[in-house]
Amino acid sequence: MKQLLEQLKAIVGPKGWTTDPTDLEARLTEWRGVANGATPIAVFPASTDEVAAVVCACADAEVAIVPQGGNTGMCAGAVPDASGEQVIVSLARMNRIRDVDAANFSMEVEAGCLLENVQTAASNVDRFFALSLSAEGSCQIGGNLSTNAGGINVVRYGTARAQVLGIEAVLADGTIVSGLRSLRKDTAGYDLKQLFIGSEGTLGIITAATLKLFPRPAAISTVLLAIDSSGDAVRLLGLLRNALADSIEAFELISDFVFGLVESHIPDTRLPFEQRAPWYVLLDVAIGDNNELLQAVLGNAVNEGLVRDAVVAKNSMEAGRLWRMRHSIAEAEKAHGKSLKHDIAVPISRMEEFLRRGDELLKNLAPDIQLIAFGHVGDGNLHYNVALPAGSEAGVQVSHAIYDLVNELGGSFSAEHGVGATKRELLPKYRSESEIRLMRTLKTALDPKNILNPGKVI
Ligand code: FAD
Ligand code: 2HG
Ligand code: ZN
Repeated sequence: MKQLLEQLKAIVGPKGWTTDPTDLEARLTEWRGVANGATPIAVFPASTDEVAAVVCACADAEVAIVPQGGNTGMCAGAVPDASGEQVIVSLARMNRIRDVDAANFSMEVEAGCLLENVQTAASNVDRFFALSLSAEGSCQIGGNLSTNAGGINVVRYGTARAQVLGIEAVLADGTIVSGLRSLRKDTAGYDLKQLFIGSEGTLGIITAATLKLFPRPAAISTVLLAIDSSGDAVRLLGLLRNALADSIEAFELISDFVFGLVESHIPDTRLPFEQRAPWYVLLDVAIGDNNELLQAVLGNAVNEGLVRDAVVAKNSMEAGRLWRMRHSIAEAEKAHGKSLKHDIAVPISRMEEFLRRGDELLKNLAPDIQLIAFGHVGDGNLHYNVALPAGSEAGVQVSHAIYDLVNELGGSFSAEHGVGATKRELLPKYRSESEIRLMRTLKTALDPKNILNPGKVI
C-alpha cells in the first residue's frame, strides 16, 4: 500500500491528494452520518488521463477504488468500507464545462461539475438542463449519472439517463472509453453509455458526459394544492395531465406531517393556508401567460372534489418560498432524528393501494411509528420514510414488510437513490435470478479484479 500511495501522489501532483484526517472526515460518512468508513488517501485527478493512471496503479496493486462525487448519495455508495484499504477517487477537480453547443441543444461537461453549474451554463445560452434536485448545489453531474438521479422534473423530462447523449469513462483496467458523441439518433452497436449510468461506480468511472438540453420552458406557474387524500392526488394527476399534457413540469405530494417537520426545523417556513389539510400537491406548470386555462383546470378539480384549497404563487418570490419548503424536507427530516428511508416506486395506478395497505401494515407492526411520506408521485416514486420511537427494534421488520408490499404491487425498492451499500442485500431478493446472473456477468467482464466500488450494488 505504501508504494501505491507514493505512486498515486506522483500521478495527481501535490494539489491532487489528501491524507489529512480532518479533510477526509466528510468523505468517510454518508450525508446523514450513517456508515463510517476509512481510507488511507483521497485523490483528486485533474484530467481523464490522470483518472486512467490512478486506476491502472490501483489495478496493478489490486487495491479497491471508491469513486466519489459530491457525496450527497443516500445509500452509502460513495463512502469506503471500514477496512481502511480502499482509495477514494474524487472527481471534484474535473469541473470544466468543456463546450456548449446551443444550436445542437447539447453540452459537454466534466464529471465533477456541480449540477447547479451545469444548469447555469445551459441557461446562459438560453437553453434548459432538465435535471433538478434539492442537493443540486453540492452534487456532481458524474454522481447524478452514476445514480441515474431523478428529482422534481422527471414527470416531464425523464431521469438522468434520459438527459445523456454521450459518456466518457475509465474502465477497471485504466482503458478510456470515449463515447462523447452529441447525437439524438445512433444505432451503431450497443448503447455503451447506459452501462455506466445508474451503475454507481461499479462498472467504470465517468469522467465526462455530453448532455441533452431543452428549450427553456414557457413561464412557470407554481401552485400549492391542499387535498384530502393521496388517492385524490393520483386522480388529480390524471385530470391535470389530460388537460395540460406536457406542460406539467413537477408534481410532488407532501403529507401535512412532513410540512409540519419543515415548519418546526427550517427557519422562515410556513404553509400559506389558514386550514391545514392531510396532504398537499406542489405543482409547476409551464403554462406561459395562459392563466385562464390554469384557472379553468383548477376550477374543474375543485368541482370534482379533488382539491380543497389552492394557492397560485403570484411571483417568483412566492414560488421560491413554496419550493424552499419542498427542498428543505430532507434537511428537516434529518433534524427530526433517525429515520428509515424507503425510496420506492409503484405504478402510479397502484399508489393509492400502496399508501392504504402501507398504513395498515405500519399500524400493525409498529403503532408508534411516524410516517414521513412525500415525493415524486408524478413518477410513481414516493419517499415512504419512517421514524421509529427511540429503542424500537422494529426497523428491519418494517422495512422488509414495506419492500414486500412494493414488490407485490409490481414496484421497485430503489427508485431514485440507488442500491449502494445499504440496500445491497435487497437486490437478489427482489430481482430475478436471471437478472442477477446477467448483472454479475457484466460486473465480472468489466471488472474481473473487483476493484471498482466493491461491496456496492451487487
Ligand atoms: P455521490 O454521493 O458522491 O456518489 C453516488 C454514487 O455514484 C456512488 O456510488 C459513487 O461511487 C458513484 N459515483 C460518483 N461519481 C462518480 C463518477 N464520476 N463515476 C462513477 N461513479 C461515480 N437523489 C435523487 O435522485 N433525487 C432527489 O430528488 C434527491 N434529492 C436529494 C436531496 C438531498 C438534500 C440530498 C442530500 C440528496 C438527494 N438525492 C436525490 C440523492 C443524491 O443527491 C443523488 O443521488 C445524487 O445524484 C448523488 O450525486 P453525488 O455527486 O453527490 O454522488
Ligand atoms: C427528495 O426527493 C430526495 O427530496 C430525498 O430524494 C429523499 O430524504 C429523502 O428521503
Ligand atoms: Zn426524491
